[in-house]
Amino acid sequence: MGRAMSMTLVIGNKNYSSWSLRPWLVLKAKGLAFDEELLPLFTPEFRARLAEITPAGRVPVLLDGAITVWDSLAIIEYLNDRHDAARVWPAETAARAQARCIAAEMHSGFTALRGAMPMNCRKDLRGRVKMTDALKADIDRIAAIWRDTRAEHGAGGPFLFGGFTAADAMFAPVASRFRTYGVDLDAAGAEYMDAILSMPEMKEWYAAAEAEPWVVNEDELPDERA
Ligand SMILES: N[C@@H](CCC(=O)N[C@@H](CS)C(=O)NCC(=O)O)C(=O)O
Repeated sequence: MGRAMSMTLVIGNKNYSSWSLRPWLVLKAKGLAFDEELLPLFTPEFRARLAEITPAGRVPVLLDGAITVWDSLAIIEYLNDRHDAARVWPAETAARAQARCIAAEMHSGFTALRGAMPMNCRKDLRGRVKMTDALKADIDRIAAIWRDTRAEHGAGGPFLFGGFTAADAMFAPVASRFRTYGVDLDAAGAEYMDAILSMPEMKEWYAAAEAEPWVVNEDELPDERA
C-alpha cells in the first residue's frame, strides 16, 4: 500500500467565503493534514476549475483521493466519520442532538443575516447596515442559541459545548460578521464571540484574508453567494 493521498480543501477567498471557513476551521482545529486550493470567487478561473471537480459549482469542496465531497456541512460530517482525530460532535447524546440542531439551523437558515451582513474579514462596517425586523430576528435567535447552549453545555471550556465542535465551526463566520458590523451582544455572546475570534486558527485565516489581493465589488457582492 502506498501512502494515503493527502486531502485537498478547495476554498474561496478567505476574506469573503464564509462557507469555506467552516470545514477549514475543523481541519485546522483538529490538526488534520491537508492541502489548500484557493479559487478567487466570481472569476473565470473559479468557474472553470470548479466545473472540473463538482457538479454543484460552489466552494468548499474536499478532494480525498477518488472521493469528492461538496458542501460545508457534508465535508464536516465526512471528516468526522473518517478520522478519529476529527470527531467534531459532542459525545453525550443530548448535547450531540443539540449541536446537530443548531448546526443545521445555521446551515439552512438566517438568510436575512447572510444577505445583509456578508462576511468581510478586512472591513470595519460598524453601524453601516440598516436594521430590519428580519435581521433583528436572526440576530436575536443566534444570540439565544449561543447564550442557552453555553449555559446548558458550555461549562468545560469557552466554546458552545466546552471544547471545540462542529457547531462552533458553523457559527465562526457569524462571529466574524458580528465583529465587522458591530453587532452588540449580551455578555455571554460577547465572550463566546471573543473565544472564536481569538482562536489561533481564526487569526491565521484573518491574516491570510488581509493579504489577499482580490476585492470583489463590495456594493454588489451577491449576498447569499459569498
Ligand atoms: N450550502 C453550501 C453553500 C456554498 C456557497 O454558497 N459557496 C459560495 C462561496 S462561500 C460560492 O461558491 N459562491 C460562488 C457562486 O455561487 O458562484 C455549503 O454549505 O457549502
